[in-house]
Amino acid sequence: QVDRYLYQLRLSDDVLLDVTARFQAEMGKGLARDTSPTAAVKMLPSFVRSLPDGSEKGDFLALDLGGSQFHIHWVKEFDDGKQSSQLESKSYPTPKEVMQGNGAELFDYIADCLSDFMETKNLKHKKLPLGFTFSFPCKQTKLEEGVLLAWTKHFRVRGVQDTDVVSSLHRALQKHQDIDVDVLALVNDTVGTMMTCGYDDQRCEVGLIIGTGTNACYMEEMRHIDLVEGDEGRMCINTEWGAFGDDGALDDLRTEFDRELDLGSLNPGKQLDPGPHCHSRNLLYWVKLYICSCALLLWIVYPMETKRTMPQRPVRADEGRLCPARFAGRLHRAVGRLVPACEVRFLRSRGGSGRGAAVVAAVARRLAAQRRRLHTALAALLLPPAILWELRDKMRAELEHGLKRETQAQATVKMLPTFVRGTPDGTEKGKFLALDLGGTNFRVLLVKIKSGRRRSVQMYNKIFAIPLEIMQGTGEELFDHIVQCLADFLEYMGIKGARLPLGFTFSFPCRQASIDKGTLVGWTKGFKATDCEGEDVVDMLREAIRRRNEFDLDIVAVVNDTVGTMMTCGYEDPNCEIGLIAGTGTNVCYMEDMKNIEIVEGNEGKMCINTEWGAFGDNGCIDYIRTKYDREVDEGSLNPGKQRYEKMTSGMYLGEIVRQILIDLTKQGLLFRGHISESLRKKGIFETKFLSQIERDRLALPQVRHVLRQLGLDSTCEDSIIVKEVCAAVSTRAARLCGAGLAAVVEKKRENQGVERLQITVGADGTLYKLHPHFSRILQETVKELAPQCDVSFMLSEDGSGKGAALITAVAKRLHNVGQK
Ligand code: 0WK
Ligand code: 0WK
Ligand code: BGC
Repeated sequence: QVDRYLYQLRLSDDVLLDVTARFQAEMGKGLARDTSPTAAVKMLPSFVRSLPDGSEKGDFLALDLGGSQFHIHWVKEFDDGKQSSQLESKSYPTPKEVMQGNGAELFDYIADCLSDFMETKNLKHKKLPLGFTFSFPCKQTKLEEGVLLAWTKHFRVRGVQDTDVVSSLHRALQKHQDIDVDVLALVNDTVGTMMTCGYDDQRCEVGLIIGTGTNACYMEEMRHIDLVEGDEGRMCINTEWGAFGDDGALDDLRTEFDRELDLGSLNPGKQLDPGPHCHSRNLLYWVKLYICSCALLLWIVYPMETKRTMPQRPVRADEGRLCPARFAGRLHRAVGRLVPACEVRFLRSRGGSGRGAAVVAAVARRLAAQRRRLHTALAALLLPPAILWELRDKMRAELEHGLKRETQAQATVKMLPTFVRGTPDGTEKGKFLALDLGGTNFRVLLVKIKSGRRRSVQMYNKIFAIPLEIMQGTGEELFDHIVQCLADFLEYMGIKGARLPLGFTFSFPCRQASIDKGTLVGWTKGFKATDCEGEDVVDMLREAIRRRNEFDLDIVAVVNDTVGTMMTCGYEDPNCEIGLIAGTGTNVCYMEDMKNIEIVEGNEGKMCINTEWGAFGDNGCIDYIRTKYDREVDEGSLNPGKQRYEKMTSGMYLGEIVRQILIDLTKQGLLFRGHISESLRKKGIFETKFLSQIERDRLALPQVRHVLRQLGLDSTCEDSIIVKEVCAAVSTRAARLCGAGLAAVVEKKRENQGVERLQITVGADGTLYKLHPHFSRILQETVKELAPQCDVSFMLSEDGSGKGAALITAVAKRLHNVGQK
């Protein structure tokens, strides 16, 4: 007979697993924007984003309301690296008339108790931060605020539901002139409990309460929490699982006793976990707790998309005060059976959730201080619109200086004539060789150009490495290496005998007297080969070919990579009269009216000008925006004082700027626990490609940490959030600076043409422009902002500047053949 009654309360593991799946579905509903309003399990964001890292310190007060007792704590946290804290507590009764009276009375009562506590502990003279554990479902939009959704357990206080309980507490506290506390955090008891245990065990990421009521919380990835802005990091979710089944999801398991009990409760149909306070504990209550705990653990350990790979992942949980030992044992065994791949350790919280609330307040204070200092550090990298307009105009002035005969010599932005007078007109044809030196890769290309109706360009290329010792060896070694690669390529293509015309993309500042002459003004980027500066690089190439004495070539043109890029895109879009490189280095070229180029004879037509804007600011005109980090990077570079604009905007340097900032923040104790690792000291370790990886949208923090680990940087979640912010600040500044420069160029073009609105295309290339997730978009937005009368389209150069060099060679050949040259 008795068995018949109890039988319906026994649930097999299959049923438990089924309910686990139901619960997981509920959790998914609670987290998703469109289903959360109707979800039974509310999954409330707590705005607790990080666990204690042991640097928390100071005196805190904590109120703990909602369990069987109302506690007030004085928590002293010691930054002694041992995560130790001292707790002084006092419990206060919660009379029925208070629990079922009106809101003002409840909060006045709390304030009176706090006043009594501070009196007893002689704390009234102190301004203290306070953490408030309020163990009821609250909707939060920030840590120090919480709107009560509904009362549960014994509480039925009027006039509090749908109001912010922190403001109510503030109002009550203000009635006590001699109390000065700062409510920094409102937390649910599960959150307080997780933080209390998190103080002792940093892997505690779940908080479990089984007491008067029951509930659990856990650390969830931000990208799974639709209700809160941002994808970075994690946040603790207060599941409020007490309401599981309120939508009937458990009706098939509820017994007549459950229904009976619910009908007799203060909130029939709600919180279908009867809990001890109404009637004697019943088995369904306990069984349900097993299920939810298992479901929650499954959810945490196996996010939907990774269920396939079953990593071993320890989870820590605190069970709350009232859980009888036998029950705990059953719970642990059930969890063990239902999620065998999880190694779950249950930790009983020492000192209840009060300490946790103080820890949350301490972490909140630490994070707030960290934010403030981080913003101060990054503020120097922000470029407000007014500064950008100014920079645009400064760049414009420098462009003019470079074009004018009387100022050209001193000009920092050299505005080098390229003797490229026109963009391709489709009549180009033939086979051409091209060399592409100066970017990330050195390429040798064979380009076949067809004209007329079947006009097309076919390309064969090979990438060769330029070892550092060659980049920084002698000029002879460098050009011999180039010719060696050329020989390998000609061999490989079987065209060694053919004396093909060659176009040489040489991505460094060269002063040209004609299309096939280029004197190197100065090395940039990672190159520093000796006996080259001031030399004609075409001659050096010819000499190297002569030295090798294996084949002969007709070097027809030497071009800058910006010019090659403009030509490559101009072949598709005749409106393309600007070439932009945002790669290892940065630069731009554009078609200028001959009448404005005072150092070249003639006023007819146009010529492409290689601006070499990388040197913008070498005269100090942008020093007011250079930060100490920029100066560090410049001093550590191959050419200190030179290419200042390039060192703030291009791929060769952005990673180094980030590294300098990370070192500074670590010195300030804001990162990596203040420890500057060997890796972080290593120059060049933070390559710009890592910025692009780290800044990718929706990249989960574990992946950011993975990137940092590859760099030998052991980071916390917070560290990786900060690193990501630093990367974003550095790359955004770079993109906006480039945008300001480009706006100056397109504005000049518009004025050149004397038109109200200019339509123009920019051909763009470079790994930073191509691979960084945000650089090109921010650059384009900045140009739009700073050149409102120009409709600028951007065209990505698919084939690099090698094709452009071949096209220029074809044009030069054509002009030569018709004797115009
Ligand atoms: C002790 C915690 C408190 C929580 C209580 C729950 O400090 O925040 O509300 O456990 O257990 P109960 O007192 O309801 O049995
Ligand atoms: C690809 C071009 C090459 C240029 C390079 C710049 O073909 O001429 O130098 O882009 O980008 P980087 O490789 O420096 O990122
Ligand atoms: C060079 C330019 C080149 C740019 C992009 C700069 O360092 O001075 O000539 O166009 O890098 O590669």
